Amino acid sequence: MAKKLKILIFPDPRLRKVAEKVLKFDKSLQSLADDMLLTMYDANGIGLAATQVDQHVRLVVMDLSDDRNEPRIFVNPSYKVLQNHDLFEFEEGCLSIPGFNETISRPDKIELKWQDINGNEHNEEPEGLLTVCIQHEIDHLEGKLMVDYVSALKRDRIRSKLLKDFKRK
Ligand code: GNR
Ligand code: NI
Repeated sequence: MAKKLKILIFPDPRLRKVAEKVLKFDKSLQSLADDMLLTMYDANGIGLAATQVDQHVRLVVMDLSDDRNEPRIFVNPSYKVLQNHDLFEFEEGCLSIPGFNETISRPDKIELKWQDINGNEHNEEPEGLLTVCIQHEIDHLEGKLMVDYVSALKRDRIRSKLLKDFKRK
């Protein structure tokens, strides 16, 4: 049975670790993906990177469907920005930075590569929300967070607020 995992909250230093490439496509990978999907659905998120549950491997889960019944798993995802891209602004949220939304600009045309849970390779030029969300998730695997795109002043305010909330609990 899948179990709910604890999501790390900024400024937890473990969110800064760089994740390792997945080499073994075994039962423990499937089991981590199942736990992450349950954790993501429980938190009402549209995506979750393994880094956020303190597992430092290159694994991302996502569900962009309205009915929340289209789970997707990306193993070792990577992307290249296409030459004819524009920047696209989108208001992003992050389960590791609860209560703060930020408008972030990202390239709107990428070529995405990943492996599925069995290790088979895929590539796609994604459309819409997937383009934004997969860049957000791959940032997590690199130890990068949404707050790294805002001013240091704003980042420090968010850090203080979340540290205070955390101490209150
Ligand atoms: O649930 C989430 N919503 C979201 C909205 C806009 C852009 C990215 C995201 S991902 C986020 C879940 C999360 O923190 N994933 O790392
Ligand atoms: Ni996030």
